[in-house]
Amino acid sequence: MIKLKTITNKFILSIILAGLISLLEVQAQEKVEQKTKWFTDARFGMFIHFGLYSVPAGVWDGEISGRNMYAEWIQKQGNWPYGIKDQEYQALAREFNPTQFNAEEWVLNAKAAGMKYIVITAKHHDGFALWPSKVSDFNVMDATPFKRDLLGELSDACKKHDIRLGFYYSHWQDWEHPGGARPPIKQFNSIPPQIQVTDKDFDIYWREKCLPQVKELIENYHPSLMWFDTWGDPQIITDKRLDELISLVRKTDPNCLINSRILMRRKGIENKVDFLSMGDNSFPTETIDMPWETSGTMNHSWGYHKLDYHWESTEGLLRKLVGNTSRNGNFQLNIGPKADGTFPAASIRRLREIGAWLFVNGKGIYNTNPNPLKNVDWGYITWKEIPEGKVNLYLHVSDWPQNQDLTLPGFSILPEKVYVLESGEELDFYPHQGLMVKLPPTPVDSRITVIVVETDSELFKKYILKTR
Ligand code: FHN
Repeated sequence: MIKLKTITNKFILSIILAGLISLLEVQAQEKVEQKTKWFTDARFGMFIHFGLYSVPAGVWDGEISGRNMYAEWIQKQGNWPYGIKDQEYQALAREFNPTQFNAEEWVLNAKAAGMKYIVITAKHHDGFALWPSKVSDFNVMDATPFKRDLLGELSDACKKHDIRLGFYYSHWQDWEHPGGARPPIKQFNSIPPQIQVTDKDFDIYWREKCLPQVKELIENYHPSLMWFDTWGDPQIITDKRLDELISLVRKTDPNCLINSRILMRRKGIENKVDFLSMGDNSFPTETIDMPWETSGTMNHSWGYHKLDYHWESTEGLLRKLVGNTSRNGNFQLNIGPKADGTFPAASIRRLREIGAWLFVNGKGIYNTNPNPLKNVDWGYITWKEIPEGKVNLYLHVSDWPQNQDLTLPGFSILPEKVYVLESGEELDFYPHQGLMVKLPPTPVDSRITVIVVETDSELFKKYILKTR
């Protein structure tokens, strides 16, 4: 009898323990979701590549910088394949004086574009700091005639206009510090080959510059996220260093988000960070449950390149924003300011056009959930709950069907109403291969027109989400 009682007690205990563990797991997941909610609600941010490289703007001694036309790589690509002498490049600091830099103007440009956060290159691979760093005097205050805390001014303007601020920090490559990593040889066939630093030298850079500067940035400016940057397979970012950097950020500000490019190719990195950063201009075709973003350029180069005329159309950029949103992702669109601190006119035009589209259609982007149905060939789908127990499904139609019949496969419930978001024009609909909507002969916006399908929330959850 006693034996049976012991077994029963152990069984009851194991049930209670299992319940407790799953409760803790749910609470942990809810905590993560709470911490990243501002990020996933935002959907659209601005990336800014600004620094000494903005001065030559992709051309050195009259020659366009070689290899990949990234202006911010000119130190390694000017005078290709020999590169530029470090001292020659670093002398640019004496010319860096963005007299027309106006932080509020930058922030208002982002805000007008419908962007909710800005991520700026606090320190790119060249090792130059855009703030008055106490760690290294290779910075905007000590080494340039500009002598202003550019990040501090941007931080104040962001706070004033309710825009979140994040920092890009090149923790792996640093071409100023002797111990900083140089471009990996297998991806960079310069002459002579890049000297790969020893682990011992890298450790000096790591402790002397990298960790203290990351701590300095977070303590001084309390960024909402840190955007670290690796690609390839940098073995030198060992698990020990990875965990060291992550715990430094966590300890200094537990709310500061960390991206997966802290060590892009590491297996399981998604369990250590807060959001995934895709490869450059890489746009997934399926939904990813974890918060994620694509960083993309308007033309080719990240830093301002005076000869880069490969500007993407506003429609193309809108498709990227809407496409990522429909798959639970963000779009972090890059601006490369000119050496004087102003945004290129071509960038401003696109920002304003995207902002105008979001002014009308932002409801279908911000605070939305990813497409709950199959991918469709005419555009993209998002949804959100709205007051009075309803759900809005947003149909972002980028390819207007000639016959005006828009099919929504798998949509097995009858909506309460269907209308064009911009005009409010109500549309006929009827059950057919899911739901069929009769569109107007022409779209209100030839790039992307948004149609709203308003339904009962309970029916939507039961028959579309298939949740109770
Ligand atoms: O080498 C950098 C490059 O200059 C730029 O900053 C991009 C932005 O995602 N990241 C690295 C290349 O992937």
